[in-house]
Amino acid sequence: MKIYFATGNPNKIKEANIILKDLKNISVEHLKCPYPEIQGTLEEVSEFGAKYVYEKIKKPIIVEDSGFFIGALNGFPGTYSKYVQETLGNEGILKLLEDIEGENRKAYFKTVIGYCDENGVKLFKGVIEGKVAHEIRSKGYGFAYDSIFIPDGEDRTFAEMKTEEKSEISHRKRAFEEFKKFLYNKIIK
Ligand code: ITT
Ligand code: NA
Repeated sequence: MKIYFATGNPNKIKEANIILKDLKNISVEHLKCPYPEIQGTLEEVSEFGAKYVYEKIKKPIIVEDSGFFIGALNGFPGTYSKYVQETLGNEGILKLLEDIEGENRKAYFKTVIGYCDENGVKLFKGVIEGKVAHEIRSKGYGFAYDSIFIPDGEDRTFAEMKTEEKSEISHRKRAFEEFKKFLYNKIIK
């Protein structure tokens, strides 16, 4: 079975390939099929995108919408993560959190995968909690907010971990694990 992953972000393809490498009988292929990103929650964006891409190609497809949510900023940048990364950037985010300490630096990443086939849309979610670092820290791994996010139980930022290590625990990993369970049941049935 082939599943097409519609995304314009090559980092997601790299991570998905690592996470899904043990999938038997299923191959995930990169698809370049832009879809409108409606204004709304990650769930709404993924559901709309999955239906839209499925209507275009009529084959099993996934899309994925993710965001970075900072507690002290009431969840900002959240669904504006892409725009904020391109404008404020990590420096700007650290500046906003200058006077914020300890527990108040809590943040999380969330991913919502939207899968669509002839039976309609299903959503799969993954979250990882952690905190915002006090400075940008990277060994050149990861992308976007990875260099300012320290997952709970770790001292390193995501950008200081090899992609394989990030992909053991990430929001994306957790969402894809849920998706895998669904796929296995589908195949067994
Ligand atoms: P699509 O084509 O798949 O939509 P995108 O880059 O627009 O790619 P999202 O809308 O899902 O992806 O994510 C919004 C932004 O959140 C993304 O551009 C990054 O800035 C950030 N982001 C998403 N996943 C991340 C991760 O694992 N680590 C760090 N930043 C991430
Ligand atoms: Na997106």
